[in-house]
Amino acid sequence: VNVKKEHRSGYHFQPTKHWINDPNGPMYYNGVYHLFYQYNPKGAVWGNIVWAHSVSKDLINWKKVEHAIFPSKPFDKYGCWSGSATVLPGNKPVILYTGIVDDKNTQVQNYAVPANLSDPYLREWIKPDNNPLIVADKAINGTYFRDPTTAWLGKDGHWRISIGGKKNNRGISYLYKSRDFMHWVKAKHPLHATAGTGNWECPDFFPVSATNGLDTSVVGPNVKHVMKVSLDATRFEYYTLGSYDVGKDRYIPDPDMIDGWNGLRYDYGNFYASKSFFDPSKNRRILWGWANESDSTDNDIKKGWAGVQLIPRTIVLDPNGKQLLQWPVEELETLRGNKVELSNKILNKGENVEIKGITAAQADVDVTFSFESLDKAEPFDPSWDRYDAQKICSQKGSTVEGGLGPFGLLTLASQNLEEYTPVFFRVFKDQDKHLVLMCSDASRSSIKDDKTKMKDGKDAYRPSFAGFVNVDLTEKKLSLRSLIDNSVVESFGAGGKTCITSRVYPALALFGNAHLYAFNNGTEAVKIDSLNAWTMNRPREMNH
Ligand code: DQQ
Repeated sequence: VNVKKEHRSGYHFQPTKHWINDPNGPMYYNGVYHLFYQYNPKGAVWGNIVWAHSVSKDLINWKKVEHAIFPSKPFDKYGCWSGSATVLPGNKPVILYTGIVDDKNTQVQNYAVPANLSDPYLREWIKPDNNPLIVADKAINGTYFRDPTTAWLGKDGHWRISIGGKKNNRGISYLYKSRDFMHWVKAKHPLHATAGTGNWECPDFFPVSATNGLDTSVVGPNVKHVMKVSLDATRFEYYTLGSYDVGKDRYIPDPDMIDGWNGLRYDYGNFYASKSFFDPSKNRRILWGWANESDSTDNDIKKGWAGVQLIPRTIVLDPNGKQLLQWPVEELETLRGNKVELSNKILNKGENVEIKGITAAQADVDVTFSFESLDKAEPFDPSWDRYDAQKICSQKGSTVEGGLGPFGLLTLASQNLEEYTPVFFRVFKDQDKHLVLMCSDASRSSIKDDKTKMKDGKDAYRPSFAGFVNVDLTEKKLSLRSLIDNSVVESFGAGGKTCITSRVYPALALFGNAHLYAFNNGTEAVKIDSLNAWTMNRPREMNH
């Protein structure tokens, strides 16, 4: 394959070529982080799925090792799909994954263990003969039965896992229990289920606190649980916060949570099939998500690769108890190179300021804006759908003059602004409260009039991704961090309350021709309180 360098990431994880999707089985073991991921060893489209494997000491610099799991047995002959790792007592890692057993996509759950625990990289994995561990019973549709979670241990000494699926249009997170990890019994009730949500892929279930990460088995009166599912029909990931009733073995979302399409999302952009794990070395929980291409399949094939893993994010409970906060792992900062700073810079209506002196195509930008008053916030049109932020952003783009906002960054911009991907805020007034909209708008990201069709007949996808930010504006400040990486713009609003990832394919704003600006198109002046931007270096050892 002749791999096109254009649009490849500089510091986001990706292999040298071919297709990748879901991160699988992330874990920390004896000083090493392991990342497995869905990979097609034969091409830049989904298929022939194996678990590729990379290892790292710092989550940033990765070394590729042998594929860990690949089709070879009757219980996974047609594919080795997503799954999770659990480190069992005695420091013994085990992987649970979904095997495809026939050409009808029938799914079973298998396990694999390291061949040699003294190999620091755990290069070789064995799939014992007592696989599969779990097959669908008659009540389960075996073609919607996949993606086992990390196991958690109950006070009764039984392990639990959840497996995603659906019955009719009801999304289900099945619950299985085992005393010895080998014999699994389906619980009478699922862990959780929600009508009308369609198939649940890659469920994730774990405890959170506002201060640090928690091992997956932690329960207690002061602990909230997160239930995340990947909704296949929208390709977004939704989560609720709630409690885990250990007596009934059920998850109960908090009463004010929206459980379904209108719920909270990990990311309001291109972020899917994520998985979290507990990192005992730093007492944190890390979330890992995959970003697919937003280009046509034809272009994916032409460029010889598709998909990146996003920067791992530390997740904690927002002190308000109503949502999560996500932030790039601190290790990312080791890649920061040349730095520029700006402070106390007023942006009047229509003003742009270029952030010069860094490599704008590959940068980390952290900016705090402030404003004197909220008075000019535009009224929120009552006919708008509060849960369709993307539609509002597509109508109220970065060039549409507002009151307080739009203001933010123009990333991956060409010199004369023929191309740019704006990441910005716009503040609305809705009766007595304010609504903060955050957008990452790909609609002007490329001048290429791309007539190559997506597989499903659609044009290359350039959505105006957006979400609301549940932030207190008393201090009249809004912060934004964007990780810009050639074709990736991964942004964190208000300290990680709202995250949006875009994939874009500029034709002009490439490498040294990319620029970065801060802008304001609202009538209220905004001030750049402080802005720090860094050129991002490449990791030492990428996945080559
Ligand atoms: N991808 C895997 C499945 C999972 C889906 C197959 C989510 O196990 O449900 O590659 O992207």
